[in-house]
Amino acid sequence: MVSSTTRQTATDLDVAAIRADFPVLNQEVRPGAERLSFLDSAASSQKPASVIETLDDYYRRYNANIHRGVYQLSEEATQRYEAARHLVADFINAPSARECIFVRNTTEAINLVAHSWGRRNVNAGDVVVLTVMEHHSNLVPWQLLAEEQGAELAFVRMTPEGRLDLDHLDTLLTREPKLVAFSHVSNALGTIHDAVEITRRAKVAGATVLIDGAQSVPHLPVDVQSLGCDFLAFSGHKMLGPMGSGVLWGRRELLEAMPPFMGGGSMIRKVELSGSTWADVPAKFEAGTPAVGDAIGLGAAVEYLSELGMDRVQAHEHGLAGYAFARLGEVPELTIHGPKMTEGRAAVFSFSLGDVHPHDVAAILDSENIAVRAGHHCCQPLMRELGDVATTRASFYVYNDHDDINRLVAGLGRVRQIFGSA
Ligand code: C6P
Repeated sequence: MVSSTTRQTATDLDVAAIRADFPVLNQEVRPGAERLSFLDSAASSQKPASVIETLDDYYRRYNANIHRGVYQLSEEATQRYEAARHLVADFINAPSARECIFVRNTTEAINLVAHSWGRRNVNAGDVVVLTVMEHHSNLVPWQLLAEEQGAELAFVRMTPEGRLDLDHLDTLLTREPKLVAFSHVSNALGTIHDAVEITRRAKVAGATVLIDGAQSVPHLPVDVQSLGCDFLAFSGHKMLGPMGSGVLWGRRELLEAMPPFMGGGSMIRKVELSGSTWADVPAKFEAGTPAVGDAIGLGAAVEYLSELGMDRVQAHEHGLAGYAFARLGEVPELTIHGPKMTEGRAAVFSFSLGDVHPHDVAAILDSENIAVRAGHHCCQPLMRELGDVATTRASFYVYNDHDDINRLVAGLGRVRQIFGSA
């Protein structure tokens, strides 16, 4: 829940009040140092007090396994776990909460689909269409599947501007792929893809569509019914929720037809020594004891974001992206990768600073309490497309403001001084 002091105007987020809700942002990381500018939310977001307190409350007051006990603690844990599922379903406008499966993260969600749906539906000679911009989590599971089944992967090209080449998508769709899987928002370039249009074209070609929503669900309103996709995978820890929380949404008829991903407790209807039958969805895909507290914590994160309003979250980040563009543009020798405009791009900036190694950039910024990510961002093929091995990346969220961007720009000035380019 957003704290009572977090008052939002009709359009703008009150960032000072939001920051006050995040204990990590209010500590002294280095004695006497300036505030922490956390610019790595694309990797994992910080957590508001309401989420931390929800976890604390679960472990202190009603920690118990779910769907098993007939005692009060277990009943409360079960009720709250299922309530969290409903919160998540409403958040993405899923037709039914039963279509939302709790997993650990986006990676697990995609692997679930690759193993379960993939092995049933992708056969020798079939084509699976991905894009060259995918995170390894939406690439490696399909490589494994293709190798096992004798299928072929084809990749939508990128334009020089860092967008997907939809004409090339059309060409690949003439091969009637079984699946089209793509990320809604690129974690490395910040490009927001036209997921509705890509899905529409893929469906016309008869493909099943999986959207990797790891970088979209936390930052913009996402509605699975308007997207028209078949699967949506996302991570709770990138949207203010606990580590180890994530969701796979799938169309009910697909989930019902799919075999289990893992076998064990909770996912069965009847077990005989000679064989077993499966529980209904979502239990069929939640084998073993789930991360009960984390799922309930994700529900609290969804409540927090819903109270802020995802339209306003998106507008806030759009404003930050515009400001970051302008300010980063003032830094000599800085090249921003990806779209060179704020339209159709998220508040994620990958950049190179002359020939200073991204790890050096990140280390100097860290000495000033500015946390950014440096590396290949789990997108090695994309980095090769950029002709680089690594970039520095600053990504923004609800608790960031212009001051964070000003500090980043000043910090980059210091990097240039240290490396003798200023
Ligand atoms: N990207 C980043 O710093 P997991 O790790 O399973 O929660 O999320 C995987 C994943 C899948 N798709 C996209 C588009 C992603 O951005 C990520 C996670 C982080 O960019 C960690 S590498």
